[in-house]
Amino acid sequence: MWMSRCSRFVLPALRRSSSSLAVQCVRGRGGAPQLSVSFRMQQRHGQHTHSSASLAEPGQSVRYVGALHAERLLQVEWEEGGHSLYPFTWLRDNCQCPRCTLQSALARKLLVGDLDVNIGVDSVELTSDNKVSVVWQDQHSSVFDCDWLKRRCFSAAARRAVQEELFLNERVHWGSSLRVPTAHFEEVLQDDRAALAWLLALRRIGVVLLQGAPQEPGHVARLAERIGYLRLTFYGHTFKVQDKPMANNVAYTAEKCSFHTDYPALHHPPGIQFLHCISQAARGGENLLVDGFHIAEKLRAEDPEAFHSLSTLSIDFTDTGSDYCPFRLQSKHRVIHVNSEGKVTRINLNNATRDSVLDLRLEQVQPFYRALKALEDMMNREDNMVTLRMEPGDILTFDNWRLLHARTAFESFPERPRFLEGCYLDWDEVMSRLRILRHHLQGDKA
Ligand code: OGA
Ligand code: NM2
Ligand code: ZN
Ligand code: ZN
Repeated sequence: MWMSRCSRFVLPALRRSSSSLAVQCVRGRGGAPQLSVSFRMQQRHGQHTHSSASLAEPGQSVRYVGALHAERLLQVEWEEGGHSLYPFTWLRDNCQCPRCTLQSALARKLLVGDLDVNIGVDSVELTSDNKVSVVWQDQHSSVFDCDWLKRRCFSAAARRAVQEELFLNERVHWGSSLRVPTAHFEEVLQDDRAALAWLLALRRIGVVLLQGAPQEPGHVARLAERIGYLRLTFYGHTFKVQDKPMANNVAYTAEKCSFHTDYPALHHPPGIQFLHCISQAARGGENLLVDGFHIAEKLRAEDPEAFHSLSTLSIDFTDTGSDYCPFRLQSKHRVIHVNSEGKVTRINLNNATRDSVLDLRLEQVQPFYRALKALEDMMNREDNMVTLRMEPGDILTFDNWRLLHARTAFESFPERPRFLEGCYLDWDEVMSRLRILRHHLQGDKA
């Protein structure tokens, strides 16, 4: 069901993670032996505040519950050992009763205006059906389920485990040894397990090639609808990548496109891109891929000054023209976007739309260009890039916040020009579908 050209590279990292894998040999395109990889998420285990206990498994039971009035904390001791602490204010804010929660929306009704952030507890008890009952000073009462409480344990390890389960931020970095994971287009459409495996690999590795799609337009939209919905841009709901007269984008010529992310001219560039090869060039038209997160980490290690410039200087992007409707876009991005913890979270770079308006001080200009060149050299190192020549029926699906992609110049057959159909999605919708699939297939809590 699920094939991978990257298993050799990916497996050790996946084994270290909380996903477990079933691996077997199957035959892939071209008859080369390949590994079939199926992902099976395991329940994650988090350290307790003071000792370890399972985090997400249903059937948690409480041995003792008590109020630490001076600290304004509820202490829960678990049957299997360890304990968790919950602030009074947080518990009151998250009361699950029908006055405080709209059950039909799984949403909070209680307003902060009506929340006493200094509320005290009158009494606490463990009910006969093993729930934690709290009577507040104002005599409002709340009942908390043990599994619900356990999942919301405030220990650092428990929070880390839940956050990873929700956001899957662990990534597997790769270079030229990546064998691009593949899956079958129809299977991903029909089979939830195949769809889940596809999305998990898209998240962890950043790229999956779907094979066997019909060689006609219309199928990237079907694939997007399988997940959520298309991200509309000024280039349309979907777009046709072809050598066009009076091209309104450099991608719509037969020339080389250097490594880029799509659409940094938008302040919120599309998270995911699908490119469906309907007809390939006679010569050229290959795609090159690099892992932007891997490149950025290499740059940080080998040329910290360049990394610093690219992760601190905001540069301008621009895109003017007409397609779905007329547009005149301006945006500003750091090429390497780093979060408050110093982690690289996004790459923004398209040489064609990098604006000639450059909002830097004079003395910052040369260091910026030197850094940009260092990044370009790093991406073009043979050991960092993967080359892929799409065949008609292939759909390349990739993380546009992470990967940079390039295309070599091409010459088409005059009677059958090179033709790709593309579209965008956003990560929120993809992650939403991933969580739904995982919930249905594995019954997890996320
Ligand atoms: C693009 C693009 C790749 C290709 O349209 O943005 O990168 O192979 N196209 O034509
Ligand atoms: N296309 C392929 O940033 C860009 O302009 C990328 C977008 C034209 C929709 C190309
Ligand atoms: Zn309530
Ligand atoms: Zn592109």
